[in-house]
Amino acid sequence: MRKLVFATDNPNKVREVNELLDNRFKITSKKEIGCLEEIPETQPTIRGNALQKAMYLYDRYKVDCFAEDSGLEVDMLDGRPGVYSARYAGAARSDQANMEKVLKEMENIADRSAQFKTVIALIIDGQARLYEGIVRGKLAKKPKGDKGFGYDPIFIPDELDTTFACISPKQKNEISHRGKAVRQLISFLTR
Ligand code: ITT
Repeated sequence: MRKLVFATDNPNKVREVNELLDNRFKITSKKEIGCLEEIPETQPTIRGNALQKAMYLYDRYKVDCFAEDSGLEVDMLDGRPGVYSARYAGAARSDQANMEKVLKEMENIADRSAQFKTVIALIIDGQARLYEGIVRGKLAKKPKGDKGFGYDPIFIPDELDTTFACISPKQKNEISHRGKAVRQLISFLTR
C-alpha cells in the first residue's frame, strides 16, 4: 500500500480525508515522521499555500506527501476571508470570532453568495500535482448546527437548505470542496 504523509495539523481535515480514502492508502501524520513544528503558510493564494506546505515536508523529509489549503471566499467581500480564513479575526484562530467577523461584514448585504475552496498539493517522487475543489453556496444570517468545523455553521451549500454544520460528515464529503478535491487525488492515485 502506498504511504503518504498528510502535511496538516488540523484533525478535522484528517478525519474528513480519511473517511474518503476509506483505508485504501496509509496516511501518516507529519508528527509521525518527526515534523513537530507548524509549517509556514506565507503565500498570497490558497494554491500557493497548499504547495508551500507540501514542499516544506518534501524538501526536509523526502517523503511522498500532500497538503491542502482551504478557505471561504465571499463574493461581496472580494473573495475574503479566502487565504486568510484561519486567522481572519486574529492570531487566536477562533472559529467563533472568524464567523462573527464575516457575519458583521455581511450585515445588510443582500447578495450572500460564497464558496469554499480546497486545493490539494500532492508530491510524489518529487513531482507536484494540484487538485482543486469548489462548492458554491451562500452565507446564513447566523450560525446553525454543531457538526463539522470552521465556518461550517454559516455556510449553506447550493445543494441544501441548511448549513454544512447540520449534516453528517459523509453527506458533507459528498458535496464539499474537500470531497471534490480528494476524489481527484484518489483517481490519480488509483489510475
Ligand atoms: P493546516 O495545518 O492543514 O494548514 P489549518 O487549520 O491551518 O490546517 P487552513 O490553513 O487551510 O487550515 O485554514 C483553513 C481555514 O478555513 C480554517 O479556519 C478552517 O477552520 C477553515 N476551513 C477549512 N476547511 C473547512 C471546511 O470544510 N468547513 C469549514 N471551515 C473550513
